Amino acid sequence: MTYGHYIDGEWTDGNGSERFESSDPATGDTLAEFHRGTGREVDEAVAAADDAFEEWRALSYVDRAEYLWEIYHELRERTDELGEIVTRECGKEISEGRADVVEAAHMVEWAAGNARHPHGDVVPSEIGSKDAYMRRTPRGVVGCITPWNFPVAIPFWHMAVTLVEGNTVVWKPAEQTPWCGQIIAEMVEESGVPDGVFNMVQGFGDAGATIVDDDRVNTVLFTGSAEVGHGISNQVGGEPGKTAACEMGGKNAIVITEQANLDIAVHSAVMSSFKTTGQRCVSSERLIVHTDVYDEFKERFVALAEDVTVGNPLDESTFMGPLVDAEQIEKFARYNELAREEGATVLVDRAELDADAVPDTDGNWVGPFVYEIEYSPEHRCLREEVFGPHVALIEYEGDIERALEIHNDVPYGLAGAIVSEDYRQLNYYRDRAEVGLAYANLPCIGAEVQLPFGGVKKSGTGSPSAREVIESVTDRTAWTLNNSNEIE
Ligand code: TXE
Repeated sequence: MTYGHYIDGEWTDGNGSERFESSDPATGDTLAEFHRGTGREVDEAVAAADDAFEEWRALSYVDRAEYLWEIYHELRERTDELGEIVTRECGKEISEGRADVVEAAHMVEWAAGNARHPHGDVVPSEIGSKDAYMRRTPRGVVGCITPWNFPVAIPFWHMAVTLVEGNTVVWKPAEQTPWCGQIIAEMVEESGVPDGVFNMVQGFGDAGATIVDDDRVNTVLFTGSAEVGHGISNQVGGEPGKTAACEMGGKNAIVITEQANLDIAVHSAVMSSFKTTGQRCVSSERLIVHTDVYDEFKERFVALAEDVTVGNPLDESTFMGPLVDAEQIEKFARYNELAREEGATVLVDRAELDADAVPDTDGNWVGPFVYEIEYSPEHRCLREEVFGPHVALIEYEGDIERALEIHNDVPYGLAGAIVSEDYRQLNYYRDRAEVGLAYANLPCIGAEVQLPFGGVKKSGTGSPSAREVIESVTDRTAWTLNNSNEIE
């Protein structure tokens, strides 16, 4: 069986000429085969979304939300089953696979629940007989382009609010996780959403680029690499009336000061650097540690990095699953080599695991790679995102100001954390950390949909995810109404 695209309420093979496979990163086994979408399928999907827009926007918020509640219940009832599919297709540990589905449910719940919440602001007018308020209107056809690392949560982060606000959607799942795409599309179909309101085209970057290029797509939501995201932002920025919101990873750090509780510091660093095999948007690749606690922290962190279990991600006791694909393996190896060239002292090198340390399969197995390196703004290994269990320890002397200089000296600004029991240091970090998501005395990990999710600097433009996606998919109108017969 070869799965197809979901366009205008129908399943279709499209032109059917090219196919691609989804494979299990832990075994190398083929999971399913899919038709590869091209410009033609994108064109049909956008046409369907465009046609469906007027009727969909005319429904009340509450009516639109009813479809989302159906999806919410499915996500909740099928969390275990879907979590297993996530794990089999992108390789993350099973607890993380389930968490991906739960995160999606949270977003859908937030979006559908908002349909009965106050929308916009009523504000005092300068004139007594006037009402003044802010009203939102949907932008139209929204193109959603998503990555593989949260193959259920991120699509719903993009689409749930977008749909409730009255937009229609053309979605392209990541080519590494089309099976998750198939399941989500089936779930939306089963919710009864009217034909054309939601459309899914399977495929690669060329299909994504066609969505971005289409004049009928008013808004693009993108989560993925900086390279592609900046290309989309630049392109869309030149087209009047069209907008793009892009979230693009980071080079996240944890600052561990001389006032840190080291139990918290070690736990936070291990969770943040190695869970999901370092492939979370908020994973930490830099640990900036004060000289007074450096040796003890290093010893404890290295011992755990030597010890984390790498293996079958479906096994509840596995700490780290495989990397998603050969491209990520190649990138991980390339940056490990670069760190060596830039003067790193390697502390843990489990990058290539012995055959007896991992299951006897054709999986994308790697282990932690940990090194210490003297800070230099020239080191690319300290500035560029690897997206794997690649971690630099950087020792600093002096005050929190120094730690923040190093912390902020990267082109990205997605997430960061501090471990300290000193309120002055916490306050300093809170005020100066150049990040969109910050954590104190917690692992640099996780997100809550009722908060914004996105970065500053090279990590993002606009909000494609979580609470603030509403700003990306609606236009605001400032209304003033005259409630008297007086001519103003
Ligand atoms: O991303 P891509 P990839 C980072 C991470 C990772 C790197 C590459 O560093 O190693 O990106 O990952 C679609 N026009 N992040 O290759 O290529 C593509 O088909 C329109 C961080 O997965 O950006 C997929 O659906 N769309 C990130 C999506 O974009 C295009 C999470 C992402 O693919 C396109 C994932 C184009 N020209 C990766 N080219 C995070 N935010 O944390 C590709 N796509």
